[in-house]
Amino acid sequence: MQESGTPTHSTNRRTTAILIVDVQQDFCAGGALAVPGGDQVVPVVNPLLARASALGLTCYATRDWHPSHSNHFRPRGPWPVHCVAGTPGAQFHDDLRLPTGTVIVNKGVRPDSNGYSAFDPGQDDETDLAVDAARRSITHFVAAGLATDYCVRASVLDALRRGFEVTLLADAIAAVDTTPGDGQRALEEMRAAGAVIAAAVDVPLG
Ligand code: VGL
Repeated sequence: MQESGTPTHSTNRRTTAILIVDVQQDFCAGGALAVPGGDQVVPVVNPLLARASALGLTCYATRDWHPSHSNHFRPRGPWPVHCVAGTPGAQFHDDLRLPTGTVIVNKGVRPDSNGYSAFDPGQDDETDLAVDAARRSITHFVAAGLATDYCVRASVLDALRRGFEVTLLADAIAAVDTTPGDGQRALEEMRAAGAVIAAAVDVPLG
């Protein structure tokens, strides 16, 4: 019997994982679809990854992993060719320090998929974020990466829709801002949908 006044942790314990979205060469300076300020998320995310790793938390890193011919690319889609599977542009940023054991999530692997969301169906269960997160009883994602108005937005909204809690690190994201204000609007949309907005330095990882 629990004494009255003693908090019951066992029933609503949350299990946190880190979700780093698309910190890839093509979205950073000199890349095929460089996001303004994209590189600047790297030094913010690295200490977070180190903290998470020390705590034994699961870290996920998504990557756009497109076929060379994709409806996502011009002339059918809106974007220049970027993050083609296996090419240098699809590699994670050179300075990104992903802890050993980071789970890589490929997305946009089918020619008919934009792959904006980290929950884009993977090739198999091994690479499916929803399946993997369920297996590990993850309930909460701490999310950061690129780009605020596309893949971060889609991933965070999808996670919330699926019942995960999400903390979004406002100092570790950057927007394409095709239309000025897109990033800010996406941030507001994610907040309105239930994301908690925080800064990487002091985000609680418990
Ligand atoms: C992204 C535009 C096109 C992203 C991907 O990672 O946010 N943005 N493809």
